[in-house]
Amino acid sequence: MAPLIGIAANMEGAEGAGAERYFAGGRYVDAVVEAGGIPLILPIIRGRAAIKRQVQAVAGILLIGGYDVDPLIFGEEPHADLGPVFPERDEYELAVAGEAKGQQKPILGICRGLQVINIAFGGTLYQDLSQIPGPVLQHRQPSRGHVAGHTAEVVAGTMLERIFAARELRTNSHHHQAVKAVAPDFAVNARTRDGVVEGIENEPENILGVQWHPEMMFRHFPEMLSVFRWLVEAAGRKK
Ligand SMILES: [Mn+2]
Repeated sequence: MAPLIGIAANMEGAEGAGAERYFAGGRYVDAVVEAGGIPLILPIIRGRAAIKRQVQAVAGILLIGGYDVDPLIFGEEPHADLGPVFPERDEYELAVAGEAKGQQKPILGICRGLQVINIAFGGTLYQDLSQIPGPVLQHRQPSRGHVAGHTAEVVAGTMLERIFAARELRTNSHHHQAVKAVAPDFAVNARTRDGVVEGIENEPENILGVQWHPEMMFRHFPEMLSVFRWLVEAAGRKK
């Protein structure tokens, strides 16, 4: 039976525009379906017991892109170039990540999702790429979403290398934040040539994060569906 994949919802809500909305981009949903999973969008709720029940209801978790993570969570004041933050979503996703790991359910994090994973398990972020010493490549591409931009060099021997059967990936790039300190028990599995972390993993716990957006790419580059297949297969192995 196709495994249920919980997609932790994104959140928006402008002042004066009424209540906040909880949603997921259609391309994440499409990618999970295409990979053989059944997606369920998980709305942002409060309370650890309730979140535990949400995670119990699914076999795997997808953490998707969105706005910046509140830097106060990892002990920093807001940098001048920090974007809008939604602390309710941060709190929710950190709880979801902790529950999923506790319930031994696989997690795939995309873009912000990778960053949430890194923070949830003890790492930190650069709030803006300008904080990285030295020159950096273009990570916020003006090209269309699916267009392959920079090259991510895949680290030998990683789960990511086996997933793609490749040592180099041309990926799109839509981020201005990046991993600073990597969470303990996690390994970097891909970097661009400027040293920016483009992927992390904890193979024994079935947790994978990619900094790019494979859901925007897979219609043009079918190999990009591989990370979703990994999630669905890992979820299917659990029960
Ligand atoms: Mn990038």
